[in-house]
Amino acid sequence: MVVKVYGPHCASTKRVLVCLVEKGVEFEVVPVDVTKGEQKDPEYLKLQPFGVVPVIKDGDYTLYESRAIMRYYAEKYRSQGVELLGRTAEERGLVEQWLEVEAHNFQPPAYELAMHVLFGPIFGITPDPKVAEENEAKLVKVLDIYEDRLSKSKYLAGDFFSIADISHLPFTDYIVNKMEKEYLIRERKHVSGWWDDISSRPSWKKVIDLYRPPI
Ligand SMILES: N[C@@H](CCC(=O)N[C@@H](CS)C(=O)NCC(=O)O)C(=O)O
Repeated sequence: MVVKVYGPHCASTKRVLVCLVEKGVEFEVVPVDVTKGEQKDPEYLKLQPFGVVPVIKDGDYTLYESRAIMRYYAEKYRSQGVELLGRTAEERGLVEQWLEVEAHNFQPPAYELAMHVLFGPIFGITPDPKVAEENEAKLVKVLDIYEDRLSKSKYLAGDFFSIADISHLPFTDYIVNKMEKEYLIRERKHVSGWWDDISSRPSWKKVIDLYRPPI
């Protein structure tokens, strides 16, 4: 059964797609155009009642929340493809810790920055330079903590690539390649090296080549 992934062009969906590629899981994509509000269509809301992408369908099984989907496939196909959860309970603990950091410390300011620099008009938000500035300042503090962490280990959870690293790809790509804020990454030697490493993986290159963001 081929996994169906809805909304491939969006940032959160790209986490899921990279995870599937790294695990060697076959998938097909179902377009959901968020610029036209298709994520709020009644049929789509039956799959994802909060009206956001992604959601996956795997036979009769439906799952939403991009990080939950990554955890699910990394666990389900543990013995296939790249190990993405660590090999010990301690490694797994650190993967979970950095996934939580991504979701609660990195993503919120990165998302607000993207909304006020890039995507506001698409989602009906008037870009506010003050909000952008405040969120950039928050992101700077977060990235300083990352710099310290990445001076001690190659990847966030340790010396192994994991779903915690994957989770950072879409929004760091916006920061580096779409928002003209590459300096946030390049001013930090270890963050910069980590970004070069994770963004040069074939899985990420494949996903961004195939599914470009709305703008
Ligand atoms: N926590 C959700 C967030 C999903 C999310 O924010 N998706 C965005 C695209 S990256 C979306 O669908 N936005 C459209 C909207 O908010 O109406 C997840 O990780 O799956």
